[in-house]
Amino acid sequence: MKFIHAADLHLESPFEGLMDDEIPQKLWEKIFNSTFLAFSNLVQDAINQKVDFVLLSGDLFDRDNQTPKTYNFFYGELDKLNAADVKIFMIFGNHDYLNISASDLKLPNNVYVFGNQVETKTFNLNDKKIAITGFSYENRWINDKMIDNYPVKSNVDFQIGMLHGSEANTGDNYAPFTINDLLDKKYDYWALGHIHKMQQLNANPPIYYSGNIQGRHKNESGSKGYLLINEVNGNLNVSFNETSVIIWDNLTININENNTNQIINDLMSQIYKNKYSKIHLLEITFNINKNLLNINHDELLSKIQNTLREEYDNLNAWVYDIRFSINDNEKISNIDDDIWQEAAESIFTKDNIMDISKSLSKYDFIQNHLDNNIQDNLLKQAKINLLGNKGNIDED
Ligand SMILES: [Mn+2]
Repeated sequence: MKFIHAADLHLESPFEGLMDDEIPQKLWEKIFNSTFLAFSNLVQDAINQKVDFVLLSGDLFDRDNQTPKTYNFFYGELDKLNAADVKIFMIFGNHDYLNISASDLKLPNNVYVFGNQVETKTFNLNDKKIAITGFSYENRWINDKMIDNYPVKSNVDFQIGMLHGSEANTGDNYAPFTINDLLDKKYDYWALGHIHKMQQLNANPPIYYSGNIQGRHKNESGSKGYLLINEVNGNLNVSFNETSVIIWDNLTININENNTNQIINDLMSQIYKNKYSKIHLLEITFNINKNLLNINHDELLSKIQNTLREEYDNLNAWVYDIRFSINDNEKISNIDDDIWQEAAESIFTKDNIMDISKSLSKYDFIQNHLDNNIQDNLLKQAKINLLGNKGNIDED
């Protein structure tokens, strides 16, 4: 038995954060198409690898409503799997929660969509009886411990649980569960969705988040893909396979002089040396010393982008942001630690940040950004700007 576990395709992710005047239109189109291409890669692999079935554990779409083009793309890919006799089992998650019945979707007959109540689908594969248990989201948030409705392994040879959700200790409202809840069901594999970073929660039986198939912003950096599960003589071999066509990455450059052209040259030669085979969207950290602090962030970024505009296609790289970090052996001022601490605690509060960003937070992508360590980052950046190396004392 061989199958694929994937999740969080987030087809038609808008990449709004990148949609500004600076990025070349052709590059932006490639980025916009990346979630689709990543899924096509998965489908092609499924066919080449002759897998028996594919599990899609929720958040197949980025929103609850898709353009017809996106539906057509998705149906077309499922048709390819149908033609290759590959079954598909899918659940919907918190992003694409099902508010139309599965029968309204024009799905080929190799596809099984789980409803809003936990249910188990059984079928025979070769001489074995397989059971797959799961459910689709009905709303954006599910507080209930849906895991309590999953039955204990029935009289089958191999049972899989599909669940889009997060561990109870995260405090999120996404069908919370504990690892023990999952283990208590005695299943042979758990195909989880929702967390976009691939991770193993348990080795035996395997409990995995596959992560998403294409990173969509800087907090989804590195390779993304799916898990291929190969069962040979009762042993499960789980391997990660990349599908992402665009990689979000960081690059650190040391700079020693206040010469913008030199800085750009150093950066370009580093990018050239890295010989990226896939498009890399880079945030550059420039390590500088205090004497160079007058380098203007926006000006340097804009010069870098102008240089890359002609070269990004050859170099497979685009710089979407830069940041400065002060070398450890430099020192700028002697603000008293206690005064700093007192001020920082009263200024960098979540409430203050939310208050200032109130009118912006109605946009999902900004809200996501604000949720992702912005408080820590602002504090760090202010420390570096005000205290120089003292600001780095607490860091690892
Ligand atoms: Mn997701």
